[in-house]
Formats: sequence, C-alpha cells, structure tokens
Amino acid sequence: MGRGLSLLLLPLALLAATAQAEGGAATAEEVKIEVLHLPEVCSPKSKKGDLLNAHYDGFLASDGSKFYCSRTQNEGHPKWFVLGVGQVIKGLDIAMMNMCPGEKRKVVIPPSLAYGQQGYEQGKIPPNATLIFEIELYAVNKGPRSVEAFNQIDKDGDKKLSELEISQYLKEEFARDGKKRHPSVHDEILADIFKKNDHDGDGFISAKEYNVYQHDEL
Ligand SMILES: *[C@@H]1O[C@H](CO)[C@@H](O)[C@H](O)[C@H]1NC(C)=O
Ligand SMILES: [Ca+2]
Ligand SMILES: [Ca+2]
Repeated sequence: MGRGLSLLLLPLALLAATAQAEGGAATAEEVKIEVLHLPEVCSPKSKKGDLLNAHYDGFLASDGSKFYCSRTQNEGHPKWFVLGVGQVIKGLDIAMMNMCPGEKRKVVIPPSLAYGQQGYEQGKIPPNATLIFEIELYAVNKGPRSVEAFNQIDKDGDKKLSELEISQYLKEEFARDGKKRHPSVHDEILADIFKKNDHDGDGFISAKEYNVYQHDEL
C-alpha cells in the first residue's frame, strides 16, 4: 500500500490523543448512519470482536474529495478487520456495529472520532475534518479472537494469557474436535502463538496483543 493511507494501521497514540480531545469537548459528537441498502435476510449482525470483510470509500465532508478507497488496494480485495478493537478509526468501529452482510451504509464521522485536531498524513486529512464513508459489508464472521474467547482462556482473570492457560486451552480445543495429533504439534502451536502475539516478549499475551487479528487461527 506504499504511502497510501492505512486506516487499519492507525497509530494507537493518535487514538489516545483523540480520546482526550473528546473528553474535553462540551458537545457530544455522534456518528450519523444512513442505511443505503438492507438485504432481506439481514443476519448475522456485526458486534464487537467479529471479523468483518468490507470495502469502503472515504471522503472529506468539506469538499467531497475522496481520500481513501479500499478497492484500489490489495488487488481490490475487501479489507478484513476485527470490529470494535481499534483496528480502524473509532468512528468506523461505531459505524459498522449491528450491520449485516450485504448491507450498505453511508456514515458521517466527526473529527473527534476520526483524526481529530491533528489530521493525518501531512494534510491528506486536514485538522478537524469530518469524514464520510461509504461502506459495503460482505462478511460477518465470528472473530477467532473475541473478548469472550479471551476471558474464557484467561482462567485466573488477570487479563493476560500465560503459557499454561493457552496450553490448557489448546488441549481442550484438540479434545473437542477429536483429531489425532502428534504431541509435538501442541508444543509447536504454543510456541508459534507466543512468537506471533507476545509482541513485548514478557511471556504473556495481553488483551491488546491478543486482539490483533492475524490469519493464523488456533
Ligand atoms: C480545531 O478545533 C479546535 C477546537 O474546536 C480549535 O481549537 C482548533 O483551532 C481547530 N484547528 C484548526 C486547524 O482549525
Ligand atoms: Ca491469566
Ligand atoms: Ca506480552
């Protein structure tokens, strides 16, 4: 994607700054959602932790210019991301809740839920910009790494996953599907999970580390 905008890789620092700005504002700013198309069978509806597949175009509300188009990236494949965990800007996390496959929405996102007073990428999104997105949702999948799953694995409830907890979880999963596996498979998967997810190397997988979706299901 080169120098293109990467909404999926929004720096967390920016999110924090946005949240602060929001706290100080007197007016409650909301995401406006307009449903452009609703399929007859509208299910399942997206919720936090789901894995979504969508295309979206982004426009500046000020002059209608297009600053982002997912169709021009990644050979035109729709984006995969986990909803509600900060992989996209806050406003999109809100705008895509309760949305079903096939549904199309046009949403208006205030700057406090987008790129705030700073803007983004040297003026590509100016300060205090209200953004408009047209979203087409293709798939709502159960997130392999939902908050519920995390809490289920985190047996001692300390909000981080130890090797023992994940090992236990793998054993339960393996027992459930009943496939025969060589014992070394368990150790390999365990090591791989830590290699890919324990980003700060402290020997635990935190909620934040766990929630980052990668294409390697357990
Ligand atoms: C953005 O909005 C804030 C708060 O309303 C204001 O203080 C600031 O001057 C604005 N920045 C620009 C560049 O317009
Ligand atoms: Ca734990
Ligand atoms: Ca860690």
